[in-house]
Amino acid sequence: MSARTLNLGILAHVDAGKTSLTERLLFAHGAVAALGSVDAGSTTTDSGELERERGITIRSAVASFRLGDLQVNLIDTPGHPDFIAEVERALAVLDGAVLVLSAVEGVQAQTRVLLRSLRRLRLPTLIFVNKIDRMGARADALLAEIRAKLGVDVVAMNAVRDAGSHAARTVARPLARPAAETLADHDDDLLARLVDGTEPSPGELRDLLATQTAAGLVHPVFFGSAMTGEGTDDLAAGIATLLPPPPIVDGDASGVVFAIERGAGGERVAYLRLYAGLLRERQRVTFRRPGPGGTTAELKGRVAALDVVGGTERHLAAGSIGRIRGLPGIRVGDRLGTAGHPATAPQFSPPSLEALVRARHPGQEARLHAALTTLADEDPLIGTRAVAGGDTSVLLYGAVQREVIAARLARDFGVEAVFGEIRPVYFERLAGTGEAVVELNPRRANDFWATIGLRVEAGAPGSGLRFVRDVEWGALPRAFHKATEEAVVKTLDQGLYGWPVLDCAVTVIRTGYQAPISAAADFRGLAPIVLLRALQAAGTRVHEPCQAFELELPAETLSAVLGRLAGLGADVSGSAERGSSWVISGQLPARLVQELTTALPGLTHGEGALWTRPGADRPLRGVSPRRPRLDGNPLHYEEYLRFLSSRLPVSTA
Ligand SMILES: Nc1nc2c(ncn2[C@@H]2O[C@H](COP(=O)(O)OP(=O)(O)OP(=O)(O)O)[C@@H](O)[C@H]2O)c(=O)[nH]1
Ligand SMILES: [Mg+2]
Repeated sequence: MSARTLNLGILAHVDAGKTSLTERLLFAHGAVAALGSVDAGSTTTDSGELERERGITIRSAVASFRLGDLQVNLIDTPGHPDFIAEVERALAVLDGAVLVLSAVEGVQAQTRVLLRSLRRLRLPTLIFVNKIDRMGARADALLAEIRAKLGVDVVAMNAVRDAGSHAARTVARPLARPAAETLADHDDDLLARLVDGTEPSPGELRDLLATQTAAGLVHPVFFGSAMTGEGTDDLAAGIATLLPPPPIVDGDASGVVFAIERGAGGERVAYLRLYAGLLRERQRVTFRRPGPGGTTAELKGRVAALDVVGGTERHLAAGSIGRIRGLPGIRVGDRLGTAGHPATAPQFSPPSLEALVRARHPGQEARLHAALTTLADEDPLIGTRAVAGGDTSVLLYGAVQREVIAARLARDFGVEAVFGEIRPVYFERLAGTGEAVVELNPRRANDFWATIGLRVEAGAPGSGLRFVRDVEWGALPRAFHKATEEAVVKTLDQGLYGWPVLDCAVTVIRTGYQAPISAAADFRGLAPIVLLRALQAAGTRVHEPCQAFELELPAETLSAVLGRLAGLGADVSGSAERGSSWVISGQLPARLVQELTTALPGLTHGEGALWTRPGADRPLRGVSPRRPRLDGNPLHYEEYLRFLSSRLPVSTA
């Protein structure tokens, strides 16, 4: 009988000590023989060369240790905002989390954002206040700050002596009256007993604490130091007793791929979290991948090899994480089965920046292109696009990610890449509803042997591309209908201004063909013309991606900061006083975030804290920029026909 497994995420703002804490737990519980350190580049989870060199985590990594008969899979996540997508992916496979704070820096804006996501997903979360040994570390004062700034109920599990010095120690803090009062906020029976004066025993309080922690109502707080190891045993005890392992669900194998690693031979190794059932080596599997327009792509294959994280079995049980090999096309986000998948709406927005990339050395273009395609294929969050003039553009979250991609290209693929300036990616949204019809004309032999009529209308933000099935649709042979759909998906990548069109509902309002002359190619060729004409009838507007921000600043700097935000064109949607500081929230064009980050220390005497995450887009003010088209422009009939014929495959007959 194998042990029960708990998949535990370690989350925090950058540099809080997540990787150091992970390493400390692994060492203390015998999973590694020597204690690695971030500063020496020798930790288990920062295993990438780049991570070791820079001392930051770039990709989430899994490592496991045992607490009695519980196996804990720790998922160490990056704290840098350019890699937020890694955190959000990890969220899908967690049973619980440890949110790390620094005893010196305290609650950061990012801490709040992370805890909010964890609570939204109802993940039981412990809080670890790290770095009690560092100068300036606070202990009990921080408890009040946590309550006030995070707005949650917490129960302190230990106390600190000599905080802020290397001699800082933690001592047990028995669950007593203050803890009971916190728990009574969510428990009427307990409240009645406290009023009566029948104090619950420490054992009873512990059980109530476990129940409320599991329900996400309270967050136990542990103080400690990943550096000296103080307090980490208390945390381990909390992990073992306060966080419930996932239930074992029988049935068909069901799970999700949340990370891809390259094996020694460059092959893909997928990390799969199983929610239900059992997966064995050699088993045939079908993974599903959601695509645009509600479509689903399937990947069928056989698991050639499987190893269980932290185990020796040759099969993967529900609740566990395994590395699987033998599926060359597999990607992050691919899903196996349906049972037990947590119902999470996609947490991450696509990257809102892009940069052109080309090979430094002539002759390496093809190699660069292949390398980028491989990277993008392993990681659906790296998007690439061919642009006019043979360059490729890469979608990005930020400048650090750009450097990381450049370094990976050099190391893993031997290509030196030169990136251009980072610029925003714009989108188009429909301004109204539009229709267009092009009828098959048997007298014009050069034209397409197809009739297509399309109606386009704007969908709700986030709804994506949606095909509305109409009567006409059913009358069309399947191959023609498929060719039309595929062409529509592709064409929407370049709207009237050349930018991707978001959230569009497309209805086929007319179809026609002539047997036996009509072919799928006629529909594929005609659909872009009809679609763009329909877009023209509807009109589109160029939108720009924004970042939602939260900004915390000293009260006396409020007016200066608000003035700068107005100058940057930010939409401020909220402001709240919190003690002696203010928290402002709103939206800011993604292209201006860097400017704000740079200006902030000067505006706030170095005390401002900014946290941003991808937000909604908004109409671009001023002149709408155009992006060069790559499709021969279906709105210019002759030019488009020339483009199509130039792309026809050369006959080898
Ligand atoms: N004094 C002291 N330093 C610590 C402690 N924990 C971590 N550090 C130091 O803080 C720095 C950051 O530690 P990491 O463990 O890399 O932090 P992280 O949260 O994993 O960082 P990212 O993954 O890049 O977000 C390193 O220099 C550590 O040595 C601690 O308890 N005390
Ligand atoms: Mg780290």
